[in-house]
Amino acid sequence: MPDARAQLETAITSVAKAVEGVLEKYLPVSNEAESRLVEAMRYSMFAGGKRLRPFMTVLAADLFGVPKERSLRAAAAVECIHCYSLIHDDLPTMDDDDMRRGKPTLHKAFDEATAVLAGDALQALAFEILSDEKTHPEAKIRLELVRTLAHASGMHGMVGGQMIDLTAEHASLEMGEITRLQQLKTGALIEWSAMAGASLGRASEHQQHVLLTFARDVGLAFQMADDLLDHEGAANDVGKATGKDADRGKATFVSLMGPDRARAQARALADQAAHAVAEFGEKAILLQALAHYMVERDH
Ligand code: GRG
Repeated sequence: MPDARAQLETAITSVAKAVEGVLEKYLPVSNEAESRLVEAMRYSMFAGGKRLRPFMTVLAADLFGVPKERSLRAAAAVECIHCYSLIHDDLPTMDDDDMRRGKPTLHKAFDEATAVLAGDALQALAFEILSDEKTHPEAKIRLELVRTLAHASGMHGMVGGQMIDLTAEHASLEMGEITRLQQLKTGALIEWSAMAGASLGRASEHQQHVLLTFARDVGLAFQMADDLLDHEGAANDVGKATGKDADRGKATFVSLMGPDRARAQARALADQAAHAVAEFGEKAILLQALAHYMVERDH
């Protein structure tokens, strides 16, 4: 019998393939005048990301018996936003990275203008997917998904966090400030990933609260793990440049706590997250495994 981690990885791969199936339909290879843009979007979208946010959406929706054809669409939408954020984050005007997911970044493989446009178009695609009746027959639920994803990715979410991050380089941020920055930059999209499942499944207020608690802890733990990978990982294994935070004098969880405490804290947060969803019983086993996987990952 395969061990728990192998089972989890099989489940992640299976959801990733299904999400890619949804995205394939929206990004067909064509000979139209704008085909270079679609090619660029495909280059980034099908570059082999871990698809952890989509997986979380599907698992959260599964708690409430949401049909897969609906949850996979919400999952595809959050991956579009994530992918756009990585493309823009890699640009010379931001992080200036040459490698992502083990391949040249989009602006290196194509050019900067195409990378900006591909990111823009992926962002728009997320909302096109969500607002389609196939995502949910009720307009009210679709609107809730659109509104909350716009909020999570916008000025008081991911983009707001990125702004704070850019302005905070070489500033000595304290733990509370780093925590807020990361809750916006990385955490908001992870929270949405779980809460989309709750919206699709018409979760009760209590169930929403439980999932939000889970996602908040996982989001922070995930960022701590990312800081540890940047601190300790070899670029070849991680698929992108490492050691960049220290080179830039950036305050991170690892620079403030040291690697040992950061690792212990990440694990404690993952345990706490797993405990929060324990009330869903056996249905939450994969979500609990995901919380631990997100901190123990090696890339
Ligand atoms: C530029 C609009 C804009 C936003 C940028 C999320 C973000 C904000 C930048 C990404 C930079 C970064 C490395 C953040 C740390 C956490 C993170 C998002 C890691 C990458 O996510 P994974 O590990 O990536 O899920 P894969 O490649 O597996 O999809």
